[in-house]
Amino acid sequence: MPKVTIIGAGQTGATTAHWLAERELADLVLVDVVEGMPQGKALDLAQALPVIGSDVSVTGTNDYADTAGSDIVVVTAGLPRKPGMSRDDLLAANTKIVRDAVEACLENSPNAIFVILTNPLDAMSYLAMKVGGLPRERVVGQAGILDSARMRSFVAAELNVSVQNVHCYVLGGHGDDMVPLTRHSNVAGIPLVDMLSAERLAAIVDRTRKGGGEIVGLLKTGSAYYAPAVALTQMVEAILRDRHLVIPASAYLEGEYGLKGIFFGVPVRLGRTGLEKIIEYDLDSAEKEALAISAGHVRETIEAMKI
Ligand code: TXD
Repeated sequence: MPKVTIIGAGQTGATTAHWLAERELADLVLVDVVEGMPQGKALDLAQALPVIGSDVSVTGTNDYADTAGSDIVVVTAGLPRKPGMSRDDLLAANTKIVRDAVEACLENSPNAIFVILTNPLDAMSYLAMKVGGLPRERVVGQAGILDSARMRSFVAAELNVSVQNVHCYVLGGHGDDMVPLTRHSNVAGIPLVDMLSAERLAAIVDRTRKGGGEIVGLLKTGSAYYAPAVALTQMVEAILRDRHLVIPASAYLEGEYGLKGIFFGVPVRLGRTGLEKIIEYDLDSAEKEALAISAGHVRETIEAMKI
């Protein structure tokens, strides 16, 4: 059985463990700084598995030694947003947490592939790659599946069609200037722009961009976790099962889309070695301009870390 470690056993970490355990993909280790909490959640989850018939082991721990030999490390440790905060407001606090976690994981699992969730997402993915001295193939950040799924859910509700028929692609940084690609999005093959009025489409794009903040505002404490966790699960599954799955995710760019030296949301192909390929879409000038604005913002956040 492959081994997956999840750093941070809070809302997203524990929910990811739940989805992963249900799919019987790997033995799981949940790590947190809070004593007893990861152990308690792991025990509870392990006791759910006889009911659903899943034979994976689930371990909760405060000790990185238990993570040894992990194939994949998922990093969810860190503070979430409070109402009114931007993701960038989390930079200072989460930089130290993610740095420490990546170093400790690599000491125990030198060959692990890292899937990052902690915000600000693109900066934390960059940090993980630099701190770990890792090749770009081994670090991907989760944002695009979630942002695209938000858009898909809004479109499906608006048009009264199955979510399975709706394909949306949201690229760019994981901030409010993310770039929903309406021209590439479609419903059962019909371009979205032919299905919705410009006004309705603009409203959906706007709600997608602010989708994380909408949930933070409603919850009052904490941020979204079901959809982020299932997005992480899809990435972990794509890697472990060597699916060669194309999804939007944050990857380190070396000239693709005319950008270099930043993590940024682009279509990637994931397989057993991690990032296999970055897919380049043909973009028009408005799309390129929107991506450039978002990239400028991500670059500023990365530079603010001073690493
Ligand atoms: O799409 C995305 N990228 C995101 C990102 C979607 C959802 C959440 N996103 C970000 O993930 C969010 O803004 C936060 O930065 C992280 C974690 O969010 P979550 O909702 O899981 O936060 P919780 O419930 O507060 O859990 C965080 C846990 C908590 O149990 C802390 O005790 C733990 O992290 N923590 C640590 N664990 C291990 N090691 C250290 N140092 C540590 N510090 C805190």
